[in-house]
Amino acid sequence: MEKKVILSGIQATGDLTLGNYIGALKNFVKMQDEYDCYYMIANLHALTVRREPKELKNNALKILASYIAAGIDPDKSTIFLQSQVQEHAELGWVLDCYTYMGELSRMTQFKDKSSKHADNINAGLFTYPSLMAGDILLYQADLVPTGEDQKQHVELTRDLAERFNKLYGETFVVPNAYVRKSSARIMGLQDPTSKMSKSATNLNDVIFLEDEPEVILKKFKKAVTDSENRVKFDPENKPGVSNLMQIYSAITGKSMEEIENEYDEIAQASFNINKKMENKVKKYSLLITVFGLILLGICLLFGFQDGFDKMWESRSWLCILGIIATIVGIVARIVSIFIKPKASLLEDLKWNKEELENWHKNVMIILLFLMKNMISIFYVHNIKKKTVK
Ligand code: ATP
Ligand code: LTN
Repeated sequence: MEKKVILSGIQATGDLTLGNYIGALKNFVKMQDEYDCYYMIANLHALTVRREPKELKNNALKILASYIAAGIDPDKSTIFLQSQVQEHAELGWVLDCYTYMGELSRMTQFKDKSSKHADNINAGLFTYPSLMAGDILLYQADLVPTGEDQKQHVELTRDLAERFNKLYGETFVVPNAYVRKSSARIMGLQDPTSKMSKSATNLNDVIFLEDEPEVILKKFKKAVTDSENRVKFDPENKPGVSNLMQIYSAITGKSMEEIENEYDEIAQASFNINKKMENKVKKYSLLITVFGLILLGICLLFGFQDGFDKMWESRSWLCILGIIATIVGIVARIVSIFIKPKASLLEDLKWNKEELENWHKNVMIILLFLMKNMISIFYVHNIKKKTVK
């Protein structure tokens, strides 16, 4: 039996993102054993936005490298540069003449891109979908694997193929979009209501495939979520968390339910550690206060016995230590009533939970806890003062 034909492509517009990988590239690789695959580097489509010729060439080579690095095997699939097959532009023009202005002006990508590049709303941006239809119909493709944003273009391609076939007899195979629901639309990390895109201006919004592991971790840590302390898949009310879950699910293959359960367990464990930390701060702040008070009591005894002047001369260090310990203990206790000590303190110290049992480390926890909160209170206070000014 003849293999079905697949055609898809990625625009040569910059470094590939995790969205491109999950939404497109990953599926390109999976499909190559079962189908006759044509994967294109869409450099003609990239011309709809102004580019330096050198940058365009470089981007095309980078996409080629990413195709191969991701696992597209040139022995199994055909990889090619769109502009090197002149029939793309030719069929694109023919299809331009069969596409209605009304159809093109309904395209979401046209509306998005023309609002982003208001100074360059060119005809190519408008007729972009007809050229894409040409790409697909030229190879008589049965399936077009893409992310959800391209589905509307593939639907227009179907309409054009049917229109042409009706007028001139069976000419083109009518293609279907292949959009995997679970990975169809990866959103930005800073703005989870819009698509992660390689031409984004906020670099923290996007994970690039070339980013170093530490950079990737940082970007994920900075990702916008919400104030609720719960991991739940609810794209409408929790777009940030749902997007992170979708990425996690696409990479690990876990279902949303599995992820929710996993994080419920982590939340429970972290709740337990937080509770433990809270009790430790309570216990040790009391111990430090009592220790300080004992020292001060000893100073008082010496004072009554030898006179306070003499006592201060010979034992001032004892009194100072007593005063400091008492103040630290009391302040730690008061602050911990308003700001709960969290397990993240242990991460700051790079300690694990077992090390929590060590008494001197508990004292360190109290000091760090105090310092952390004092510094943040100081900053907030300063910022408030500046804003009032
Ligand atoms: P640009 O920012 O230049 O428009 P892009 O990042 O949107 O680029 P495209 O070249 O338009 O990428 O898309 C290549 C493929 O990746 C398409 O199949 C597209 O549907 C898919 N894709 C792009 N972004 C995402 C995303 N955020 N989630 C899922 N799929 C995506
Ligand atoms: N428009 C697509 C890139 C593209 C394409 C294609 C995808 C150009 N021609 C043909 C599938 C089939 C995009 O990702 N923005």
